[in-house]
Amino acid sequence: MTKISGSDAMFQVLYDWGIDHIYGFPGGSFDSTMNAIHNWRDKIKFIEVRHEEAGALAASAEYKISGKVGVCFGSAGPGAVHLMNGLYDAKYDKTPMVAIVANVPTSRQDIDFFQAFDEKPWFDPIAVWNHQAKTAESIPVLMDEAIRQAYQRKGPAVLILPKDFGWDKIEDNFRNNAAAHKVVPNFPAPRKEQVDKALELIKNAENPIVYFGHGAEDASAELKEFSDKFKMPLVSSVLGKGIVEDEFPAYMGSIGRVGAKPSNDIQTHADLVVWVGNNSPFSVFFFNPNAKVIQIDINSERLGKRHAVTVPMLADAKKTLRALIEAGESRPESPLYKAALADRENWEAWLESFNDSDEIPMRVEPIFDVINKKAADDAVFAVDVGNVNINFDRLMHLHGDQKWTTSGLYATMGYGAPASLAAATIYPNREVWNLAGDGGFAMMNQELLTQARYNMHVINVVFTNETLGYIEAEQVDESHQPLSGVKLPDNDWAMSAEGMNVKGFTVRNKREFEDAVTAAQQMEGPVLIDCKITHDMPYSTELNTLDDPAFVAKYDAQALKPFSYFAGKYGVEADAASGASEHEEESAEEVVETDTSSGASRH
Ligand SMILES: Cc1cc2nc3c(=O)[nH]c(=O)nc-3n(C[C@H](O)[C@H](O)[C@H](O)COP(=O)(O)OP(=O)(O)OC[C@H]3O[C@@H](n4cnc5c(N)ncnc54)[C@H](O)[C@@H]3O)c2cc1C
Ligand SMILES: Cc1ncc(C[n+]2csc(CCOP(=O)(O)OP(=O)(O)O)c2C)c(N)n1
Ligand SMILES: [Mg+2]
Repeated sequence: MTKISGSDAMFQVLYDWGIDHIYGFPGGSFDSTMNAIHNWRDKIKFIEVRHEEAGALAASAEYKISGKVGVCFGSAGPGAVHLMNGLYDAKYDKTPMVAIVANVPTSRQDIDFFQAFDEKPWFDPIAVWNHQAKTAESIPVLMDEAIRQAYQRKGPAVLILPKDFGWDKIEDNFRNNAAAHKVVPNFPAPRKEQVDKALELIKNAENPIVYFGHGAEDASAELKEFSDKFKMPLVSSVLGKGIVEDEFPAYMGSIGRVGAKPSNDIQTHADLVVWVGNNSPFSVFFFNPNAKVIQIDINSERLGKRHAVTVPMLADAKKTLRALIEAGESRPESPLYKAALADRENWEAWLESFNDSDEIPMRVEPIFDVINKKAADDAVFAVDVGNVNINFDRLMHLHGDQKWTTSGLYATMGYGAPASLAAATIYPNREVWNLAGDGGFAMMNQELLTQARYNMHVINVVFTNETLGYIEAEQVDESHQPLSGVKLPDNDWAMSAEGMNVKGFTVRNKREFEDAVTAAQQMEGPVLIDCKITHDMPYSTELNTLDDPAFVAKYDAQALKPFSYFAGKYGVEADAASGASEHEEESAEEVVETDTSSGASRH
């Protein structure tokens, strides 16, 4: 029988699983596996990131963008610790990924050796599966198991690999059955009696709405048909954005601080919420507590977790919506439906009115107007964490085959650049955008070096407002405290980029931005566009006090109408069966307290 090293045997398993690249950064404790990386270089590409965290975040982003498990590694000690943030991102967003963590040789463990520490307990709270190889022979079997567990349990699997086992020769006799592994979802259909109960509620509701999330990602057509047939406005979680194209007239956008005004306006007026594949942590603050809820989710732990549920449906979003569409009777437009559509028109017109603004420093609307018009129909957007989440959510009109990703529940700054590495690696022929604030970009800017080294076609857009804006807005609007620790210096990011072999542009108006994007699209490789933008914060959909002249003046919101205007016009009764106003009256003080805190700080 042929002999093979433990690490080479591990790479054979990766290869059999169709993994053709791996992110990481070497260290002495990983020499044996770096040797295997060299041996496998024609089949498995090594993407050498400049920080292990970037490799781990890229591996996490990989599944979010492509549905395929990503693999990263770090060396013992500091390399292992640097992986943590990416693994937490995967844990929070229920994302399969595999991390190979080097350990010092077995004979050097537990004796106060260089870079050695007891690694396994560090990863226990994070990983869905976490084991250290105890023999060289076990390495290929363990890697096969790690990949299976990551897929099945939807999270990071960790294989800790002592250096000596990676060198040891073992029999080359392990062959896995990766080809037999099915990742095609096969979720349950709803039970008939639950469908009947749900339809009864839909029939009798006055102002029903749909609230969908990431779990409805395969149900785009059904959501639109459902909304059309039952005349329900659609609202979503932030991770639901992109499932229904933004142009769909009955889609009001996401709810919460990040979301749009119309979706936030209508939520408390609904007397029935059809809650589809959505587990947003902030949703405990949304909706009328008296509203009835039909909740569709494949995970029983989620049913009733965020709101009392009238009809729980432990079933697949697509199948359930289809069953309801087929068995249900059409409904006429409700007052809330009409008011919502008119509210949305007003909101969109207001946003668009700034598209050609020539204010200096520039507003963000002109930037997104250019991106909307010029980005490729199959562009992939890696979105960092901060105000960029708000601006992307409200201003980006996703269409065609465009994809996007962010750090959803874990919400780590510095996600954009690593996620762009993943996007550019998986889709080398697509246009990739990294959209980041100046604070978030600074955290992972060294990955420009990686983009340049592998000639990745990434357009990095840095929104320089010289502040940690998302937190500044909280300090001003919620806690009413003096600004503390949020100011950032203005950097010349274009010059920094040039120093890292990335073409850099600095732009101060729409024309300059448009020209920079045109140039970027004609070039190969990465580009950075530093946009010097306003210090003004995005419209606060949480305060949303359009009856306050100071609020209106602050956001230039003279053309925006409060929801009460549309409610009055279309007869959304304040004291309708929803009990919306009842709730407001009963707990007015309490509502004021909680509603002024942000989605983020509400936790
Ligand atoms: C700075 C920042 C601010 C944020 N602010 C907001 C905010 O204001 N509002 C907001 O909504 N989010 C916000 N987020 C995102 C938020 O933290 C969560 O990541 C997000 O709300 C989760 O969305 P989700 O529930 O749709 O997705 P997930 O957490 O992925 O949940 C999906 C649900 O669908 C279920 N599911 C999966 N497959 C199916 C299927 N086939 N059929 C039925 N069910 C299925 C799952 O079991 C799960 O319950 C913010 C993020 C950042 C970075
Ligand atoms: C690693 C990490 N540290 C801190 C935070 C808290 N946080 C969320 S958004 C934000 C500010 C983002 O600033 P910037 O990137 O400049 O974007 P802006 O909001 O100014 O557009 C901070 C500090 C976080 N989410 N992640
Ligand atoms: Mg900033």
